[in-house]
Amino acid sequence: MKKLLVFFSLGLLIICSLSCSKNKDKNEPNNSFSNAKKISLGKDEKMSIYPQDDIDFFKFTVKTPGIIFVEAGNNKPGNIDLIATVFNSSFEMLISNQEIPFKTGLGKGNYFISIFSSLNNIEEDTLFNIKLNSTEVMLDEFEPNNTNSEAKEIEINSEVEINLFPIGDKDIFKFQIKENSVLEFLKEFQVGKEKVDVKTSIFNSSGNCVLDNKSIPFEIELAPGKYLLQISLKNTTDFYRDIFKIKINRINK
Ligand SMILES: [Ca+2]
Ligand SMILES: [Ca+2]
Ligand SMILES: [Ca+2]
Repeated sequence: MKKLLVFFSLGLLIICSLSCSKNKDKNEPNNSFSNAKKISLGKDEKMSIYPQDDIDFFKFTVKTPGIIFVEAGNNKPGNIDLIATVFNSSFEMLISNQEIPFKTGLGKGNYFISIFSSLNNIEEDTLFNIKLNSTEVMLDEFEPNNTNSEAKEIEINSEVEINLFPIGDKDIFKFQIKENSVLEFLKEFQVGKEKVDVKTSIFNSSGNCVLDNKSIPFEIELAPGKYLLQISLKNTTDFYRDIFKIKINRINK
């Protein structure tokens, strides 16, 4: 009888260890781009970091440009510290190793996010919630103007209203001057909005850089000709969703 009991308990143990070792994470295997699981913005998804070096890949679609909030549920164990990297559809890293929660600004398109834990001493397969929420952002009226061929024409002694959104946004303009000119570039924000550090480059019609990554405000003397003006944020992983004004004045006496 004793023997039978021992066998019975052993059997139970084996059954339990077999079923307990099964990964509860329904999205597994999702440890690479090729088996990334599709998730929808605004919907809770379940995941677990198991075994310890597990990394989970998801793919998602942004239909309208927006701020994407990446957050975990309250059911996330405290000994898991989630780190995420966001990639575009060409597998290029847009933001790397961000601690969750975080937010980023993304344009319309398909993306991947990979998630792992930097802290992890759990031996169990604990499921918790993960969610990507989005808030729509209006792009400025000059978009798309991200390449030289998309550059939009502007006048000297005028103002342009832009935002620098989504992350990595470049705003490219073309302008022409008929005589030697000293131009001043100024920027102006809506009252109460935070300051933002933009960098500005100017290229002449031969493609030579005549101004390299200067902060606004600045003054520059230019010969007659056609120019390309490129405006972006200093940090390529930042975005600025609010519209602000860039003024370009000719200040020759
Ligand atoms: Ca997992
Ligand atoms: Ca823009
Ligand atoms: Ca742009």
